[in-house]
Amino acid sequence: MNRPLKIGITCYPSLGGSGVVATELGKLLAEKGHEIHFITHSMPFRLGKFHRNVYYHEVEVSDYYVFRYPPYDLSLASKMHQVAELQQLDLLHVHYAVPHAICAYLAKQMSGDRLKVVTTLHGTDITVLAQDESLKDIIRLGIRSSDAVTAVSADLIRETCDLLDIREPIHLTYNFVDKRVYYPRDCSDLRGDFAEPREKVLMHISNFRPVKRTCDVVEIFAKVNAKVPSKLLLVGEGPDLPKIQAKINAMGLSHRVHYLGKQDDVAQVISLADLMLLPSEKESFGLVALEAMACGVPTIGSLAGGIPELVVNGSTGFLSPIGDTDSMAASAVRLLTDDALYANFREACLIRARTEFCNDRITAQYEKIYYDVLGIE
Ligand code: GMT
Repeated sequence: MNRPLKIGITCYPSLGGSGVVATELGKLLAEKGHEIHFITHSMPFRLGKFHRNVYYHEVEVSDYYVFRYPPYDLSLASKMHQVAELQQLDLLHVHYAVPHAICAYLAKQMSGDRLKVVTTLHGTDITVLAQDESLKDIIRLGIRSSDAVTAVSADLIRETCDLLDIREPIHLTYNFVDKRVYYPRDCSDLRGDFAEPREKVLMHISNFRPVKRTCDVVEIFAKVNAKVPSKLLLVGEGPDLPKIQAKINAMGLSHRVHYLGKQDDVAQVISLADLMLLPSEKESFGLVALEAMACGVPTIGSLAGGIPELVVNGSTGFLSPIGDTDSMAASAVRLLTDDALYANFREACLIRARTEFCNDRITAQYEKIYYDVLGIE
Protein backbone atom coordinates (compact mmCIF):
# COMPACT_ATOMS: atom_id res chain seq x y z
CA MET A 1 0.00 0.00 0.00
CA ASN A 2 1.40 3.41 -1.04
CA ARG A 3 1.69 6.24 1.45
CA PRO A 4 -1.40 8.42 1.97
CA LEU A 5 -1.30 11.68 0.02
CA LYS A 6 -2.03 15.27 0.92
CA ILE A 7 -4.29 16.63 -1.79
CA GLY A 8 -5.71 20.11 -2.40
CA ILE A 9 -9.02 20.10 -4.30
CA THR A 10 -10.49 23.14 -6.02
CA CYS A 11 -13.88 23.13 -7.73
CA TYR A 12 -16.94 25.29 -8.15
CA PRO A 13 -18.46 24.62 -4.74
CA SER A 14 -22.05 25.65 -5.53
CA LEU A 15 -24.63 23.46 -7.29
CA GLY A 16 -23.40 21.59 -10.39
CA GLY A 17 -22.16 18.18 -11.41
CA SER A 18 -18.48 19.12 -11.35
CA GLY A 19 -18.73 20.37 -7.76
CA VAL A 20 -20.61 17.22 -6.77
CA VAL A 21 -18.01 14.93 -8.34
CA ALA A 22 -15.06 16.86 -6.84
CA THR A 23 -16.60 16.86 -3.36
CA GLU A 24 -17.63 13.22 -3.41
CA LEU A 25 -14.18 12.26 -4.68
CA GLY A 26 -12.55 14.20 -1.84
CA LYS A 27 -14.73 12.49 0.76
CA LEU A 28 -14.01 9.03 -0.67
CA LEU A 29 -10.25 9.68 -0.81
CA ALA A 30 -10.38 10.88 2.80
CA GLU A 31 -12.08 7.63 3.79
CA LYS A 32 -9.15 5.80 2.20
CA GLY A 33 -6.74 7.68 4.46
CA HIS A 34 -5.66 10.57 2.22
CA GLU A 35 -5.67 14.09 3.66
CA ILE A 36 -7.97 16.34 1.64
CA HIS A 37 -7.90 20.13 1.64
CA PHE A 38 -10.73 21.86 -0.21
CA ILE A 39 -9.57 25.30 -1.39
CA THR A 40 -12.71 27.08 -2.58
CA HIS A 41 -14.60 30.37 -2.19
CA SER A 42 -17.31 28.72 -0.11
CA MET A 43 -17.94 25.38 1.56
CA PRO A 44 -18.70 22.76 -1.14
CA PHE A 45 -22.43 22.16 -0.78
CA ARG A 46 -22.09 18.38 -0.62
CA LEU A 47 -19.45 18.46 2.13
CA GLY A 48 -22.04 18.59 4.89
CA LYS A 49 -21.03 17.23 8.26
CA PHE A 50 -17.53 16.78 9.68
CA HIS A 51 -15.42 14.18 7.89
CA ARG A 52 -12.15 12.73 9.16
CA ASN A 53 -9.17 13.86 7.00
CA VAL A 54 -11.16 16.61 5.27
CA TYR A 55 -10.31 20.31 5.69
CA TYR A 56 -11.72 23.45 4.11
CA HIS A 57 -9.74 26.59 3.31
CA GLU A 58 -11.81 29.58 2.25
CA VAL A 59 -10.54 31.85 -0.50
CA GLU A 60 -11.12 35.47 0.48
CA VAL A 61 -11.02 38.07 -2.24
CA SER A 62 -9.46 41.48 -1.60
CA ASP A 63 -11.78 44.41 -2.29
CA TYR A 64 -8.97 46.97 -2.34
CA TYR A 65 -10.46 50.22 -3.70
CA VAL A 66 -8.45 50.42 -6.97
CA PHE A 67 -9.82 47.06 -8.11
CA ARG A 68 -12.70 47.49 -10.50
CA TYR A 69 -12.99 43.68 -10.56
CA PRO A 70 -11.81 41.93 -7.37
CA PRO A 71 -9.09 39.48 -8.54
CA TYR A 72 -10.53 36.14 -7.39
CA ASP A 73 -8.10 34.15 -9.53
CA LEU A 74 -5.04 35.71 -7.90
CA SER A 75 -6.50 35.22 -4.42
CA LEU A 76 -7.16 31.58 -5.26
CA ALA A 77 -3.64 31.04 -6.63
CA SER A 78 -2.13 32.64 -3.50
CA LYS A 79 -4.33 30.53 -1.24
CA MET A 80 -3.39 27.36 -3.12
CA HIS A 81 0.28 28.21 -2.63
CA GLN A 82 -0.17 29.05 1.07
CA VAL A 83 -2.10 25.86 1.79
CA ALA A 84 0.39 23.81 -0.25
CA GLU A 85 3.28 25.19 1.85
CA LEU A 86 1.57 25.06 5.23
CA GLN A 87 0.11 21.59 4.78
CA GLN A 88 2.95 20.25 2.60
CA LEU A 89 0.51 19.18 -0.11
CA ASP A 90 1.67 16.64 -2.66
CA LEU A 91 -0.64 17.87 -5.36
CA LEU A 92 -3.53 20.05 -6.37
CA HIS A 93 -6.47 18.41 -8.14
CA VAL A 94 -8.43 21.13 -9.87
CA HIS A 95 -11.80 20.72 -11.54
CA TYR A 96 -12.21 23.01 -14.57
CA ALA A 97 -9.42 24.43 -16.72
CA VAL A 98 -10.36 28.06 -16.24
CA PRO A 99 -9.57 29.57 -13.95
CA HIS A 100 -8.63 26.66 -11.69
CA ALA A 101 -5.86 25.04 -13.76
CA ILE A 102 -4.34 28.47 -14.37
CA CYS A 103 -4.46 29.31 -10.66
CA ALA A 104 -2.81 25.95 -9.91
CA TYR A 105 -0.13 26.74 -12.51
CA LEU A 106 0.59 30.03 -10.69
CA ALA A 107 0.64 28.27 -7.31
CA LYS A 108 3.12 25.77 -8.72
CA GLN A 109 5.32 28.61 -9.97
CA MET A 110 5.41 29.89 -6.39
CA SER A 111 5.75 26.53 -4.63
CA GLY A 112 8.16 24.86 -7.04
CA ASP A 113 7.90 21.75 -9.20
CA ARG A 114 7.47 19.40 -6.23
CA LEU A 115 3.80 20.51 -6.20
CA LYS A 116 2.02 18.53 -8.90
CA VAL A 117 -1.20 19.57 -10.65
CA VAL A 118 -3.95 17.27 -11.91
CA THR A 119 -6.74 18.92 -13.92
CA THR A 120 -10.14 17.39 -14.60
CA LEU A 121 -12.13 18.74 -17.53
CA HIS A 122 -15.88 18.61 -17.02
CA GLY A 123 -17.28 20.01 -20.21
CA THR A 124 -18.41 23.57 -20.35
CA ASP A 125 -14.79 24.72 -19.87
CA ILE A 126 -14.14 23.15 -23.27
CA THR A 127 -17.45 22.89 -25.10
CA VAL A 128 -18.44 26.48 -24.34
CA LEU A 129 -15.42 28.50 -23.20
CA ALA A 130 -12.87 27.03 -25.61
CA GLN A 131 -15.11 28.20 -28.49
CA ASP A 132 -14.21 31.74 -27.42
CA GLU A 133 -11.04 32.74 -29.29
CA SER A 134 -10.05 35.12 -26.51
CA LEU A 135 -9.90 32.26 -23.98
CA LYS A 136 -8.47 29.46 -26.12
CA ASP A 137 -4.81 30.14 -25.41
CA ILE A 138 -5.21 30.41 -21.67
CA ILE A 139 -7.29 27.19 -21.52
CA ARG A 140 -4.59 25.47 -23.58
CA LEU A 141 -1.94 26.74 -21.13
CA GLY A 142 -3.96 25.39 -18.19
CA ILE A 143 -4.13 21.97 -19.83
CA ARG A 144 -0.55 21.83 -21.07
CA SER A 145 0.96 23.02 -17.80
CA SER A 146 -0.86 20.36 -15.75
CA ASP A 147 1.10 17.24 -14.80
CA ALA A 148 -1.92 15.12 -15.74
CA VAL A 149 -5.26 15.91 -17.31
CA THR A 150 -8.41 13.83 -17.05
CA ALA A 151 -11.78 14.25 -18.76
CA VAL A 152 -15.15 12.75 -17.96
CA SER A 153 -15.89 11.23 -21.38
CA ALA A 154 -14.13 10.11 -24.54
CA ASP A 155 -16.25 12.62 -26.44
CA LEU A 156 -14.89 15.45 -24.28
CA ILE A 157 -11.33 14.24 -24.88
CA ARG A 158 -11.92 14.25 -28.63
CA GLU A 159 -13.46 17.72 -28.54
CA THR A 160 -10.65 19.09 -26.36
CA CYS A 161 -7.96 17.72 -28.68
CA ASP A 162 -9.77 19.02 -31.78
CA LEU A 163 -10.60 22.48 -30.47
CA LEU A 164 -7.34 23.20 -28.69
CA ASP A 165 -4.92 21.13 -30.71
CA ILE A 166 -3.85 19.18 -27.62
CA ARG A 167 -1.43 16.31 -28.34
CA GLU A 168 -0.63 15.36 -24.75
CA PRO A 169 -2.59 12.36 -23.38
CA ILE A 170 -5.82 13.03 -21.54
CA HIS A 171 -6.96 10.25 -19.22
CA LEU A 172 -10.55 9.07 -19.55
CA THR A 173 -11.97 9.02 -16.02
CA TYR A 174 -15.72 8.72 -15.97
CA ASN A 175 -17.82 10.22 -13.23
CA PHE A 176 -19.08 7.90 -10.51
CA VAL A 177 -21.78 7.52 -7.88
CA ASP A 178 -21.38 6.31 -4.33
CA LYS A 179 -23.29 3.02 -4.25
CA ARG A 180 -24.01 3.53 -0.52
CA VAL A 181 -26.03 6.64 -1.40
CA TYR A 182 -27.42 5.96 -4.89
CA TYR A 183 -29.65 2.89 -4.87
CA PRO A 184 -33.42 2.50 -5.39
CA ARG A 185 -35.09 3.97 -2.30
CA ASP A 186 -38.55 2.95 -1.17
CA CYS A 187 -40.75 5.93 -2.04
CA SER A 188 -44.17 4.31 -1.89
CA ASP A 189 -45.39 6.81 0.76
CA LEU A 190 -43.97 9.90 -0.92
CA ARG A 191 -44.98 9.08 -4.47
CA GLY A 192 -48.65 9.57 -3.62
CA ASP A 193 -47.90 13.26 -2.92
CA PHE A 194 -47.14 13.74 -6.60
CA ALA A 195 -48.99 11.16 -8.67
CA GLU A 196 -52.04 8.91 -8.65
CA PRO A 197 -51.25 5.17 -8.55
CA ARG A 198 -52.19 4.81 -12.25
CA GLU A 199 -49.93 7.71 -13.30
CA LYS A 200 -46.29 7.52 -14.36
CA VAL A 201 -43.66 9.98 -13.15
CA LEU A 202 -41.22 11.66 -15.51
CA MET A 203 -38.42 13.76 -14.06
CA HIS A 204 -35.91 16.36 -15.22
CA ILE A 205 -33.09 17.67 -13.04
CA SER A 206 -30.81 20.48 -14.17
CA ASN A 207 -29.75 24.09 -13.81
CA PHE A 208 -32.27 25.08 -16.51
CA ARG A 209 -29.68 26.63 -18.78
CA PRO A 210 -30.43 26.79 -22.55
CA VAL A 211 -27.99 23.91 -23.17
CA LYS A 212 -30.40 21.59 -21.30
CA ARG A 213 -33.20 22.20 -23.87
CA THR A 214 -35.84 22.23 -21.15
CA CYS A 215 -38.48 23.22 -23.73
CA ASP A 216 -37.92 19.75 -25.19
CA VAL A 217 -38.55 18.29 -21.72
CA VAL A 218 -42.01 19.86 -21.76
CA GLU A 219 -42.65 18.77 -25.36
CA ILE A 220 -41.70 15.18 -24.57
CA PHE A 221 -43.82 15.19 -21.45
CA ALA A 222 -46.88 16.57 -23.29
CA LYS A 223 -46.58 13.87 -25.97
CA VAL A 224 -46.16 11.09 -23.38
CA ASN A 225 -48.99 12.38 -21.22
CA ALA A 226 -51.35 12.32 -24.22
CA LYS A 227 -50.91 8.53 -24.31
CA VAL A 228 -49.96 7.56 -20.74
CA PRO A 229 -51.38 9.64 -17.85
CA SER A 230 -48.29 11.10 -16.18
CA LYS A 231 -46.81 13.75 -13.94
CA LEU A 232 -43.65 15.77 -14.58
CA LEU A 233 -41.34 16.59 -11.67
CA LEU A 234 -38.91 19.42 -12.37
CA VAL A 235 -35.95 19.63 -10.01
CA GLY A 236 -33.50 22.56 -9.93
CA GLU A 237 -33.65 26.19 -10.93
CA GLY A 238 -32.08 28.38 -13.56
CA PRO A 239 -32.50 31.01 -16.27
CA ASP A 240 -34.95 29.08 -18.47
CA LEU A 241 -37.34 28.12 -15.67
CA PRO A 242 -39.71 31.13 -16.09
CA LYS A 243 -39.95 30.39 -19.83
CA ILE A 244 -40.74 26.76 -19.07
CA GLN A 245 -43.38 27.70 -16.54
CA ALA A 246 -45.04 29.97 -19.12
CA LYS A 247 -44.94 27.17 -21.71
CA ILE A 248 -46.43 24.66 -19.28
CA ASN A 249 -49.24 27.09 -18.41
CA ALA A 250 -49.89 27.89 -22.09
CA MET A 251 -50.13 24.18 -22.88
CA GLY A 252 -52.64 23.69 -20.07
CA LEU A 253 -50.32 21.28 -18.25
CA SER A 254 -49.75 23.15 -15.00
CA HIS A 255 -51.87 20.69 -12.97
CA ARG A 256 -49.59 17.88 -14.20
CA VAL A 257 -46.26 19.48 -13.22
CA HIS A 258 -44.55 19.78 -9.83
CA TYR A 259 -41.65 22.20 -9.32
CA LEU A 260 -39.39 20.82 -6.60
CA GLY A 261 -36.71 23.55 -6.73
CA LYS A 262 -33.18 22.68 -5.64
CA GLN A 263 -32.93 19.41 -3.75
CA ASP A 264 -30.03 17.98 -1.77
CA ASP A 265 -31.13 14.37 -1.37
CA VAL A 266 -31.09 13.60 -5.08
CA ALA A 267 -31.16 9.82 -4.63
CA GLN A 268 -34.41 10.05 -2.69
CA VAL A 269 -35.97 12.41 -5.24
CA ILE A 270 -34.91 10.31 -8.24
CA SER A 271 -36.39 7.19 -6.70
CA LEU A 272 -39.82 8.83 -7.18
CA ALA A 273 -39.40 8.70 -10.96
CA ASP A 274 -40.12 6.12 -13.64
CA LEU A 275 -38.05 7.92 -16.26
CA MET A 276 -35.38 10.62 -16.34
CA LEU A 277 -35.47 13.08 -19.27
CA LEU A 278 -32.16 14.49 -20.52
CA PRO A 279 -32.61 15.96 -24.04
CA SER A 280 -29.53 18.28 -23.80
CA GLU A 281 -27.88 20.11 -26.67
CA LYS A 282 -24.48 19.45 -25.11
CA GLU A 283 -23.56 17.17 -22.22
CA SER A 284 -20.01 16.05 -21.65
CA PHE A 285 -21.24 13.29 -19.33
CA GLY A 286 -24.70 13.81 -17.81
CA LEU A 287 -24.19 13.00 -14.14
CA VAL A 288 -27.92 13.05 -13.49
CA ALA A 289 -28.42 10.14 -15.92
CA LEU A 290 -25.86 8.17 -13.91
CA GLU A 291 -27.56 9.07 -10.63
CA ALA A 292 -30.85 7.90 -12.15
CA MET A 293 -29.24 4.71 -13.49
CA ALA A 294 -27.92 3.87 -10.02
CA CYS A 295 -31.46 4.24 -8.65
CA GLY A 296 -32.81 1.93 -11.38
CA VAL A 297 -34.39 4.72 -13.43
CA PRO A 298 -33.80 4.61 -17.23
CA THR A 299 -33.04 7.82 -19.14
CA ILE A 300 -34.73 9.12 -22.27
CA GLY A 301 -32.19 11.48 -23.77
CA SER A 302 -30.33 12.92 -26.70
CA LEU A 303 -27.36 11.60 -28.62
CA ALA A 304 -25.27 14.50 -27.33
CA GLY A 305 -21.64 14.53 -26.20
CA GLY A 306 -20.84 11.81 -23.68
CA ILE A 307 -24.43 10.69 -23.01
CA PRO A 308 -24.11 7.61 -25.31
CA GLU A 309 -21.01 6.49 -23.36
CA LEU A 310 -23.12 6.40 -20.23
CA VAL A 311 -26.63 5.45 -21.34
CA VAL A 312 -26.63 2.28 -23.43
CA ASN A 313 -29.23 2.93 -26.10
CA GLY A 314 -31.86 0.18 -25.97
CA SER A 315 -30.63 -1.24 -22.66
CA THR A 316 -30.44 1.41 -19.91
CA GLY A 317 -32.42 4.04 -21.79
CA PHE A 318 -33.29 5.31 -25.23
CA LEU A 319 -31.38 8.03 -27.08
CA SER A 320 -32.55 10.05 -30.07
CA PRO A 321 -31.09 12.87 -32.17
CA ILE A 322 -31.02 16.26 -30.41
CA GLY A 323 -34.42 17.96 -30.71
CA ASP A 324 -36.30 14.85 -31.89
CA THR A 325 -38.99 15.01 -29.24
CA ASP A 326 -41.33 12.73 -31.24
CA SER A 327 -38.81 9.92 -31.09
CA MET A 328 -38.00 10.56 -27.41
CA ALA A 329 -41.70 10.55 -26.50
CA ALA A 330 -42.30 7.36 -28.50
CA SER A 331 -39.41 5.64 -26.66
CA ALA A 332 -40.78 6.81 -23.32
CA VAL A 333 -44.26 5.48 -24.12
CA ARG A 334 -42.76 2.17 -25.24
CA LEU A 335 -40.95 1.73 -21.93
CA LEU A 336 -43.84 2.91 -19.78
CA THR A 337 -46.36 0.57 -21.40
CA ASP A 338 -44.30 -2.62 -21.42
CA ASP A 339 -43.71 -3.85 -17.86
CA ALA A 340 -41.35 -6.65 -18.87
CA LEU A 341 -39.22 -4.32 -20.99
CA TYR A 342 -39.15 -1.75 -18.19
CA ALA A 343 -38.03 -4.39 -15.66
CA ASN A 344 -35.17 -5.43 -17.98
CA PHE A 345 -34.05 -1.81 -18.36
CA ARG A 346 -34.20 -1.26 -14.63
CA GLU A 347 -32.06 -4.31 -13.95
CA ALA A 348 -29.55 -3.29 -16.66
CA CYS A 349 -29.35 0.19 -15.10
CA LEU A 350 -28.54 -1.18 -11.65
CA ILE A 351 -25.88 -3.57 -12.96
CA ARG A 352 -24.20 -0.97 -15.18
CA ALA A 353 -24.06 1.71 -12.47
CA ARG A 354 -22.64 -0.76 -9.93
CA THR A 355 -19.97 -2.11 -12.24
CA GLU A 356 -18.82 0.55 -14.71
CA PHE A 357 -19.36 3.70 -12.64
CA CYS A 358 -18.93 2.56 -9.07
CA ASN A 359 -17.00 4.77 -6.67
CA ASP A 360 -14.32 2.17 -5.82
CA ARG A 361 -13.33 1.74 -9.44
CA ILE A 362 -13.11 5.43 -10.36
CA THR A 363 -11.43 6.50 -7.10
CA ALA A 364 -8.73 3.90 -7.74
CA GLN A 365 -8.20 5.36 -11.23
CA TYR A 366 -7.65 8.84 -9.76
CA GLU A 367 -5.26 7.46 -7.11
CA LYS A 368 -3.19 5.78 -9.83
CA ILE A 369 -2.94 9.08 -11.70
CA TYR A 370 -1.82 10.85 -8.50
CA TYR A 371 0.88 8.28 -7.73
CA ASP A 372 2.05 8.33 -11.35
CA VAL A 373 2.54 12.11 -11.44
CA LEU A 374 4.37 11.92 -8.11
CA GLY A 375 6.60 9.14 -9.40
CA ILE A 376 5.47 6.78 -6.63
CA GLU A 377 5.33 3.15 -7.83
O1 GMT B 1 -24.27 20.79 -16.83
C1 GMT B 1 -23.99 21.85 -16.28
O2 GMT B 1 -24.44 22.89 -16.67
C2 GMT B 1 -23.12 21.88 -15.06
C3 GMT B 1 -21.71 21.41 -15.38
C4 GMT B 1 -20.86 21.57 -14.14
O3 GMT B 1 -20.00 22.41 -14.13
O4 GMT B 1 -21.09 20.85 -13.19
O5 GMT B 1 -21.78 20.04 -15.77
C5 GMT B 1 -20.71 19.51 -16.51
O6 GMT B 1 -19.96 18.64 -15.66
C6 GMT B 1 -20.72 17.51 -15.17
C7 GMT B 1 -19.80 16.71 -14.24
O7 GMT B 1 -18.72 16.17 -14.93
C8 GMT B 1 -21.23 16.67 -16.34
O8 GMT B 1 -21.99 15.58 -15.86
C9 GMT B 1 -22.09 17.54 -17.27
O9 GMT B 1 -22.45 16.77 -18.40
C10 GMT B 1 -21.31 18.77 -17.71
N1 GMT B 1 -22.21 19.67 -18.42
C11 GMT B 1 -22.12 19.90 -19.74
O10 GMT B 1 -21.31 19.37 -20.46
C12 GMT B 1 -23.14 20.84 -20.30
